[in-house]
Amino acid sequence: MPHFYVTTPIYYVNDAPHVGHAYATVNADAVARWHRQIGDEVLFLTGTDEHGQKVARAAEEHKMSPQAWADRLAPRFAETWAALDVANDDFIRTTEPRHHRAVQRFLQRIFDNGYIEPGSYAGWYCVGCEAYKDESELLPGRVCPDHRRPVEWLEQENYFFRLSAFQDRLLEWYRDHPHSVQPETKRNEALSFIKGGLQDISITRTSIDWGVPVPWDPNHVFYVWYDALVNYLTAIGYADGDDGVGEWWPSVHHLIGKEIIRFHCVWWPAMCMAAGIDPPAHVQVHGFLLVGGERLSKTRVAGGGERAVKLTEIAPTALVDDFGVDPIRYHLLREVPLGADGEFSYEGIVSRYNADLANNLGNLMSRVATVVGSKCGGTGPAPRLESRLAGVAAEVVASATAAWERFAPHDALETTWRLIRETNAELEAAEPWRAEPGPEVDGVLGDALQALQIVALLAAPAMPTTCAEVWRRIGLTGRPEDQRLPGAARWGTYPGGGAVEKAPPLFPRRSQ
Ligand code: ME8
Repeated sequence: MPHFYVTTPIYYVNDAPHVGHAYATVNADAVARWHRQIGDEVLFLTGTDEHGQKVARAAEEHKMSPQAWADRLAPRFAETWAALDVANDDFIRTTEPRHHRAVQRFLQRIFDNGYIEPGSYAGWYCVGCEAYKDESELLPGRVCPDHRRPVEWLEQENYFFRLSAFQDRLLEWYRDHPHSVQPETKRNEALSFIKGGLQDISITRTSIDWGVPVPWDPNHVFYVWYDALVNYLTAIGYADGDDGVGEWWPSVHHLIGKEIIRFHCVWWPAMCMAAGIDPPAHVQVHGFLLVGGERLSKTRVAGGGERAVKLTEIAPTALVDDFGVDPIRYHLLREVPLGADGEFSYEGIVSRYNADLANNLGNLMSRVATVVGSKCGGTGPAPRLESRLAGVAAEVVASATAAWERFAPHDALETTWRLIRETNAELEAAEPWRAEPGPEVDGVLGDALQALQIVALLAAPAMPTTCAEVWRRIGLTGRPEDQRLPGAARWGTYPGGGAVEKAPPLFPRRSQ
């Protein structure tokens, strides 16, 4: 059975989860769900990044110990993912003993291999990024462009990872693995970091003690990024198993935001090489959700009200309370293609909800159920094997499959909605609600029911609850997510003969 290992970034617990985190996590979840449906053995990992200065300072501001603070914040992430129906297989916290053991083993290996040595470094440090910044990257007033806060001068005597030794090996690796970073523009960004020259990196700290202790020098803790990246190995048993880490490595898929390309596409593969394991096979980079054109801008967005809100202040759970879980999942997957930046707004959610969910999918479901009720005695007829929609469905299944495979939920849903639109159009042309009951009406409705069955299968990774409800209403047993694709989505599999249920609208229309 093919193995499919997908990860999200592990999120800092300096603050509560926001809609940007939800974007990454729901996209990874939908892709993982798709892979379960095609029969892969899936491991979907997310979690929290709990060490480092940023978290230590947040704890201090709240007059709590870092551990107590992390213990308070980590469950907020887990609860948010549960509210968004995210089915992660594991949730890693970097304060767990299994992770400490993995970090120590991994970095000890790199030390033993001669790629870690003592040294000193001084430079401008952004606590938000938890990274040194080159003067040339900063905005006037030495402000970090990502965090809009001044950087701090930091001088350190400690251990360095010899990243500079990996320039040629990284370039060679990227030459031999041309598709390992997607999209292509992000791969080029990684390559230009590497070609620009690599400096050794200070990877331990004595200035704080909130971190994983360095096994060969316990006065130091590891720098938070060097601890965090290892989480991807911790979860597959690196701490306790053999270094080959079994079937899950290196065929892993890391979904990350574009601001952490350097860590995942330069540092991380070099660290893996230094520890004697293969670099990750695939990094899928996504862009930012923006509010009023900026990642952190103050503007009007949530609740349609006047309150100024930053993107980082929008709680995913508040959106779920307002719209329901599946509409929010659908929006996060459909609105902004993975790889691009895109606007996130309350108005945008309402208009996509009305157009795609209320008017298209919801309308198809209710008109089919109504007409089966009035013209077919409530029993779903079987589809016609010769039907224009059969051809459309075959194309849609093929292109949705390809889109899910290439981490493009946005395209997968867009193409799935083509089948909904074309089915609605067929119904409008045939007008079965005006016709006399008989084989013609049965055929039209059988085709529409078959199309709904296929839509429920293809959209289940995005909207599991809604698709299970469509499945039930069209008289099928079980759940769409338990059917095996592609076989279950073949035209002609809708059996007919089941009770089709007329029920309240799936998605009542919303006003702005
Ligand atoms: O960087 N739009 O954690 P983090 C879309 N702990 N996605 C966004 C976003 C936005 N406006 N803002 C954040 C860290 N994200 C490290 C990662 S991994 C070993 C360590 C998402 O809490 C996006 O996926 O700052 C981004 O990469 C991630 O949250 C950063 O979360």
